[in-house]
Amino acid sequence: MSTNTTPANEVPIPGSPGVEPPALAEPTEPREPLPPKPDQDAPEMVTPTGSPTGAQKSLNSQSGAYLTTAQGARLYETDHSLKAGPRGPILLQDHHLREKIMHFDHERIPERVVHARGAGAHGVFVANGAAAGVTKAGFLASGVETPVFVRFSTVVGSRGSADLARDTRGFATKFYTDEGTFDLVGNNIPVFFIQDGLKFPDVVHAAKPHPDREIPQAQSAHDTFWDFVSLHTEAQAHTMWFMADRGIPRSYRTMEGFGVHTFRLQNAAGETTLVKFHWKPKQGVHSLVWEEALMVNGADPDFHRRDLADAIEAGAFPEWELGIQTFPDTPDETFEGIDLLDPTKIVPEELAPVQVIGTMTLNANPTNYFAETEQVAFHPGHLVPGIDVTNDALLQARLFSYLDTQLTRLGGPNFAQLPINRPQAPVNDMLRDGMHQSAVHAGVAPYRPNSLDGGCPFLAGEDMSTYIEVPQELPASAKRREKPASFDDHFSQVRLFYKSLAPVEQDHVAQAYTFELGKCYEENVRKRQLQALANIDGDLCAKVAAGLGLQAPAPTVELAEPEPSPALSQLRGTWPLAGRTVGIVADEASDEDALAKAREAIHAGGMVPLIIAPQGGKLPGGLPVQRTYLTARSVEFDAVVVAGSAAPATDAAPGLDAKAGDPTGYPGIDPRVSLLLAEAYRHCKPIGGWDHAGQALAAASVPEDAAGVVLGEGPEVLERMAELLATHRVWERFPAGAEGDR
Ligand code: HDD
Repeated sequence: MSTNTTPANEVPIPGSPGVEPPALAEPTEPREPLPPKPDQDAPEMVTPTGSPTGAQKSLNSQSGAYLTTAQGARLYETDHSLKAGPRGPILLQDHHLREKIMHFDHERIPERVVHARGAGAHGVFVANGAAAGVTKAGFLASGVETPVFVRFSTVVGSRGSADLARDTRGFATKFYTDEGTFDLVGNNIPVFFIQDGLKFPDVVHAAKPHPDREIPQAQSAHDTFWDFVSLHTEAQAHTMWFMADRGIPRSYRTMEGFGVHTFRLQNAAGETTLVKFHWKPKQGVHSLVWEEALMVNGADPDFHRRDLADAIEAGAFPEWELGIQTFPDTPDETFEGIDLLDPTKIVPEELAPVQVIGTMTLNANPTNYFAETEQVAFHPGHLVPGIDVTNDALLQARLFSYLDTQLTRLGGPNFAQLPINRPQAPVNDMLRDGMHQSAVHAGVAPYRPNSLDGGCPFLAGEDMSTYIEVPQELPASAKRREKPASFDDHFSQVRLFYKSLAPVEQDHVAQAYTFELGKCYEENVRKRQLQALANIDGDLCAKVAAGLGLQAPAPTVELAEPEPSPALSQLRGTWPLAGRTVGIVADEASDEDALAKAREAIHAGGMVPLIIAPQGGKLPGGLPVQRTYLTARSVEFDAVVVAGSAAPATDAAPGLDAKAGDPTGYPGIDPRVSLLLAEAYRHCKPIGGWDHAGQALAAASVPEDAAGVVLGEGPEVLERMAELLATHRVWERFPAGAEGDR
């Protein structure tokens, strides 16, 4: 019952004296919490001892209709502390206040020292059986379906940093197999900075913000990073990869993934094979251009995270093929002269083709970011029978590091019991007690041998077990801190990578180095990195040196001309359009029949149409406006189409926003529309339109006859735009070597 004392002609203001808050729009009878949305359902969970717990499948740990304390006692109030009178001091006996604040004070855990910012998704992996000849891993047998959880990440930035930093991306996959959990903890770049894990703290300290001011955040464009990589030239290969477009992906969905190291597989007959793992996105491998990346970080710092979640929620489930390159397991562990234990080297796909062994589909968003994406704990030592590590010194160091880091991050040794980390295979590990123990272990004999528990658990036969014992002759040698001579060449493969790129990609590389080194304060650092570039490619070095206003040095090494590997370029062929976004600029004068047809055509192509209009709400014919001129920015769209009116500067037809005016001489065109089109043009995106679209283009100084600009009578222009979009961008608009921001 309201005690409202406000005069009848005034709107009561909730919170004013005597005014009760209005009834909620959705008053609810006490009821159980809602179940998770169908697309957020988690994989079946098992207890640490292996029994299925149907109750935990939903990951919905809250139950009951009433608010309670953590101990389950019902509460009648949670907005006011228990006080000695309404204006009196808070009483120490308010255990609800104490508990609520105590829990809040401890809501954060330390962020990951690297890969702090990430986004995750659930999915399923289906093997095609092609790997069955080389591994006995059960989940790789034909037709076997395995639940997975994937976490994508940037490396350098903090948890709250922006998604489009120029950086390597993590691509970590947890396969919940029947034989134990297998983690493939990879990156979107197939080579690594360093050859030995002992250097990991060095490279990370160099890449992280400067210790005095803690800037810059989430980027490598600063002195300490370039100081390190120019001094420690084995880092040049990795650095070149993320100076290339791979460092600014269009989406997590359009990234390749790589296991980086060489792994050893073993089949049922005991034969071993060396392999490298590859993830190939069915969506294609696409990137943004640098100016877009900079803009995205301001306009939508959650761009990648949102894109992944939106696509999954919309049912556009991203898919990757898992593939392996296989190499004979020879004593020297090399292939075609390439040392397979050197993680700074690739084996070109032309020499060892990637054979597809299964497909992964990401089909459910996490229900709770913290419980799943934050608490998931990957470890390259999570291996299953049939898959083992090699002597790669980087991988061996990782085997120590990942368990160790979880102790700090997740607060104790029982992190495998967290729902997202629980194996879906039976676990009988004899590990006991410790912080955050959540299992109630039965039995009295967690040791072996025992007789009191009937000798249980039993040991598996060697053929069923996880480790692969390959009789290997280790060279008689004193203990030494050294690496093999085959690790010494730091430049040939970097040149191979650069020379395999398309000219426009090479342009991007030159611009990226020029930008990054341009942000370095120390001239010595810039000069030293130029020396490394001179050793990789003289033309590249000259371009960067010119941009920096420095002299290009002469090379200090002589490299053989590499055979390019076309597979390294991202600009190959055409790709599916699923999930690409098309912005449709419209206004109240647009022909809504044409507009509706355009939306349908875009939908039919598997793409996402987003209507952009001067104001929100609906257009006169009822079509929903999804973005306004204020909220839209070109970076959100893969292509832009001007649907109809586009504001002729005459009285006959209303303008897009006649009020706004435009300095270019097209007073009917809103400058924000001009900006949208100019940016889409600069970033090589397909642009189309009909009716008066030409005037909007002219206002944006977009030539009607430019490559990738399609004007027509109506929505049929979308057909041609879709063809253009299938190659991602209209690169020929600005041929390589042309000036401009791309
Ligand atoms: Fe690492 C996290 C990938 C070398 C130490 N790493 C981490 C993640 C990915 C990688 C994807 C994030 C996992 C997640 O989403 O939770 N790391 C790699 C790759 C490497 C590599 C592909 C080389 C081929 N890493 C590497 C070395 C060391 C580490 C050499 C230490 C010796 N990495 C860690 C870590 C992290 C980690 C500090 C931080 C959080 C975590 O492990 O769980 O332990």
